[in-house]
Amino acid sequence: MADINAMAKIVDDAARAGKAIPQLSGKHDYTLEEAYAVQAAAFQRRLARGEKQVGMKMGFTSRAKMIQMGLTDLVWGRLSDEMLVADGDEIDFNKYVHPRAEPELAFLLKKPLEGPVTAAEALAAVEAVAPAIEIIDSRYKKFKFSLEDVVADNSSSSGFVLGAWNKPDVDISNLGMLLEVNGRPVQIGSSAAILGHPVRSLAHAARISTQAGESLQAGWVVMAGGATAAHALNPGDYVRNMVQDLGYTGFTVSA
Ligand code: OOG
Ligand code: MG
Repeated sequence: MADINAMAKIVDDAARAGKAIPQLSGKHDYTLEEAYAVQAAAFQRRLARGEKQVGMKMGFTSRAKMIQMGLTDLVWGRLSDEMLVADGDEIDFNKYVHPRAEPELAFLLKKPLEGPVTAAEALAAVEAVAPAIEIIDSRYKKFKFSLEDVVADNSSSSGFVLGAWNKPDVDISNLGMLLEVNGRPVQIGSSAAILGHPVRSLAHAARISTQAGESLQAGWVVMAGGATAAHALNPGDYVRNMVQDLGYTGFTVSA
């Protein structure tokens, strides 16, 4: 039997300290279901410290991300209020292990969303959409992990940055997305890379979270997943994601 709480403490401590750990799968034999239990228990530790859940993130929703990390199953993770980085803010590089940025889109829900739902039903629950950046930071050495390991580690979630909210009447099926670092393009893609249409990611989020007994809530943010490979951050970087028709969002990394 996997020791869920012991593993939850290991990933939670590593995230708090910004210190890399060996992959849990090296020492523990655990299933994907147990990995999600570890994630839930680790997130519970955050809630016990006063953090609030404000949403959910989807991962491996694009081919580019699957190829970069060598995994092909969708994953999800939980977002807390403490992970939100205000638009234009600076993050402290020392608090991370080896942070990377991903150009994403975020959905804001105006009503609860329980799966299974169609893409059209998912869209009907959307209050607004925003250009977004996810800051991922695997707690595992060299950013290498098995499916179970990354799930236990809250699917590498670490921070998220949101641009201005747009009314959801914009057609988001195929918007150009440009991730820039210090004014230089580092990743270029399209929102269509996210499961063919990012709203499909939201529909998956509804289905998966309901299966897990934790349906999406009104007011929650859902991150659709990186449209391109993630880009490694360095001290002093200024990072910006521009999404066609939606605007942009960015942050800086401490020098
Ligand atoms: C896992 C998280 C993947 C995405 O947007 O695909 C993810 C990782 O690559 O470390 O957030
Ligand atoms: Mg992501």
